[in-house]
Amino acid sequence: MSTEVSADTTTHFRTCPLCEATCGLEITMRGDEVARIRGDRQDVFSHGFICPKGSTLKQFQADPNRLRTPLVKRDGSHVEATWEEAFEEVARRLVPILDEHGRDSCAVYLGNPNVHNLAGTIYNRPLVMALATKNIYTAATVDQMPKHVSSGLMFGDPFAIPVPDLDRTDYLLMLGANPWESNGSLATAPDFPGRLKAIQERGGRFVVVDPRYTRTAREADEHISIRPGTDAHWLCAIANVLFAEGLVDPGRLADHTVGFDVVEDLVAPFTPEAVEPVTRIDPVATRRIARDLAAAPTAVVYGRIGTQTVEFGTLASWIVDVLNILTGNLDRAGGAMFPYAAHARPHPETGGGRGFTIGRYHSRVRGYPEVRREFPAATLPDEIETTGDGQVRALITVAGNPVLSNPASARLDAALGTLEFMVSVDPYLNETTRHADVVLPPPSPLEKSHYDLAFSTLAVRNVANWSPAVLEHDGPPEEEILARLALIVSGMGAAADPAIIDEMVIDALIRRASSGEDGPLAGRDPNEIKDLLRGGSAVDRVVDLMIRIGPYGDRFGENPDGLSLDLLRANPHGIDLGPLTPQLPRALRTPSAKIELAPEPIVAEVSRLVASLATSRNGGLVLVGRRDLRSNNSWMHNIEVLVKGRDRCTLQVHPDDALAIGLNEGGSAEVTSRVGKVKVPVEVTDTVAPGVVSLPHGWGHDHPGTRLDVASEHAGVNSNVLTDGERIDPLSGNAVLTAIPVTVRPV
Ligand SMILES: Nc1nc2c(c(=O)[nH]1)N[C@H]1C(S)=C(S)[C@@H](COP(=O)(O)OP(=O)(O)OC[C@H]3O[C@@H](n4cnc5c(=O)[nH]c(N)nc54)[C@H](O)[C@@H]3O)O[C@H]1N2
Ligand SMILES: Nc1nc2c(c(=O)[nH]1)N[C@H]1C(S)=C(S)[C@@H](COP(=O)(O)OP(=O)(O)OC[C@H]3O[C@@H](n4cnc5c(=O)[nH]c(N)nc54)[C@H](O)[C@@H]3O)O[C@H]1N2
Ligand code: SF4
Ligand SMILES: [Mo]
Repeated sequence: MSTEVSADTTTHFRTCPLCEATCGLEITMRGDEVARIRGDRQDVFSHGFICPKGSTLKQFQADPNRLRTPLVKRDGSHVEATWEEAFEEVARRLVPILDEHGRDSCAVYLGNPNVHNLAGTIYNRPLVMALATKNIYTAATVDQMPKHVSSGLMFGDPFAIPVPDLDRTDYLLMLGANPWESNGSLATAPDFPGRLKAIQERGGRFVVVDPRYTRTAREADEHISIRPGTDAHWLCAIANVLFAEGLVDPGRLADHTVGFDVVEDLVAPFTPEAVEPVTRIDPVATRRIARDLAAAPTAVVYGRIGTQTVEFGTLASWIVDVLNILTGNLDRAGGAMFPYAAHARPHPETGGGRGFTIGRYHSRVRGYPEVRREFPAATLPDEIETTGDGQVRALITVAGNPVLSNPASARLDAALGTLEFMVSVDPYLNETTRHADVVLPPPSPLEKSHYDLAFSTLAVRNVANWSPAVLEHDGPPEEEILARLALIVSGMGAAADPAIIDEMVIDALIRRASSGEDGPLAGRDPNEIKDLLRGGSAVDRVVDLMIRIGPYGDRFGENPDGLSLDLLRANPHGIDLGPLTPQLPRALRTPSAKIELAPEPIVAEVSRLVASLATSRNGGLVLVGRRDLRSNNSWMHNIEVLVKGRDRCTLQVHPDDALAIGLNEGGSAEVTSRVGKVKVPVEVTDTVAPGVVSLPHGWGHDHPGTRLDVASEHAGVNSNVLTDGERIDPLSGNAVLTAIPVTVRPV
């Protein structure tokens, strides 16, 4: 295809902010119109790969339903307002609630796109600090919180998350992930499918453990079907075999790890035979996988959302890393490795730190422990509904759609309707934001600069990539919206200057970098550093600062060839910093400066796992989710090219179950769980295991009061009406979103 080059055509390069793969996009603009978006073939990480969503930033930009001006609710309906009116409304309504009922009376919910967004990753913190509420909820507790907890307990740092070294491994055991549709998670790897195929091309293998025969499973060398919710049991059995057969060989890390004996005892009850009735996996297969894992020159176990959004999510996350350690594969090429991002705080020469604790305080209604200063998103309805001191009466949401994404969502939906005040920072009037008294729309992705602060710390290669804004934005940048909210809840009023927050953010970062002997700015003059910062906006300057004091940075002159924002700008396709390198023991932040293989909360939790082996099972139907390549959680269904065609919000049922229940392809089923009921079209398919039914999440766009013209035509049903808010993983507070007991009948 030839590129039309005319006087007003310009080409821009940026990182796609839609999912964790961080693909490079090539954007051709004709004036202010997006002419075309395709993969950036010169991107140092994605090499031209994109999925069908990447190019739809064009349609998102043009979506007439995408909000361009704030909305304020007047007499029950949303009307357009100026930015000043909108911020004044927030000040007028929210501040009296805080004054009268205290800080905890306002909750905050931060959704997934925040981590794909500089404003969210940098400015939610000052907002949350200014709010000074204990009621902090995020999408992390409907997602990956178990991984943060296991990393926190084992390595002392909840953000020290090892990722599979896909490009060098010989053997990948992958559980509860479907990167052919999701493009990967907690393992940033553009063209994840291509990287999996490359394992096979170089003579290696990958094995998929999933109750569904997914697209990823089809490409795998082996697919193992597992009873949902039982990965922790099965992986303990793998560890059991490694001990029993003398296959434990931790290699270099033996000297940096404590607790091998304890783990041996912990997994003793989990023989392959003992877990078979629970997992429904043949003990012969379990033994063989354990031996393959131990025998492979390099190997890695990787578990994702299907292993984490379960009752034993933290244990599953823990045992994944335990297996990587027992087989000598943690922190070595081809195993599970720790990324070292360009903006990371450089590791000190020796490891060790304060470690990680949970439960420094507890939630008011159910007494759940805080985890990373958050409470489980699943308990937000409790805190809104339950009267008394500390009741949540107001809510701020930023980039979240909990009415579709959180468990027991019908209850949450009703609870949001009772709030005294709600403000949402969001580009759509959707199922959640329709409850907001004020909706503040952020710029579109093409109207903001970008650097992936979150996903570069999870990438399978160390890469740095800067994306300048492609289009001018008419309105405040998202960080300014968040800064102004922070100022309002601090009592400084709707007219306070957001530059106050900019200064605070940068000063705090410089202070932190100057503290301690090994602080990267120790001994430097903060004012001199501030003057040296480059970048058009405060978020850009923050990125410049973090990169320049990071492991590869120019250190403001100390390392003249090092990275800076200017250097990234000069390299629009990114800078490749090479394959991952060993980081232990320097990355350890446990007080012992060792890997804690058997931290106390985990040991206690394993007794519950042992007890669950004996729990009788009725063998009834359980519900699992699924993702589709053209979907992105709940919020991209308003883009016609992504939703057209066959209905994708169907209940997948195995033919045996369909026969037994009396369901027909294309017919309709009523699915009932402890907390809710939905009616949904049936798809009979042997890609789901017998006893398992599957419904995707993020649908159910039939609520009144939204502005989603396309999505409401393809409404689907909300699977989270069925998920149970009272079931959580106790260590992480993560919601249980898979293995939901349900009954199904034809309608
Ligand atoms: N049953 C079930 N439920 C699940 C899951 C599951 O597998 N099964 N998965 C869970 C997971 S992994 C996640 S991450 C959560 C997601 O849960 P949420 O984050 O609550 O939901 P999203 O659907 O991602 O909604 C994102 C919101 O952000 C808005 N938005 C998009 N871009 C921007 C932006 O740049 N700025 C701002 N301010 N807003 C923006 C969108 O309009 C939308 O309202 O869902 C969880 N829910
Ligand atoms: N196209 C698309 N891409 C996305 C998203 C999206 O909504 N759509 N969302 C993004 C987000 S926020 C995230 S967090 C990631 C998630 O990325 P992934 O972790 O890859 O998530 P899924 O694609 O949902 O794959 C989870 C798999 O787990 C299986 N499963 C369910 N229960 C169990 C169980 O108990 N055990 C095992 N072993 N497997 C189980 C399901 O059948 C499913 O195939 O995807 C991201 N990318
Ligand atoms: S895979 Fe993810 S990052 Fe890449 S184009 Fe698709 S949505 Fe964007
Ligand atoms: Mo997620």
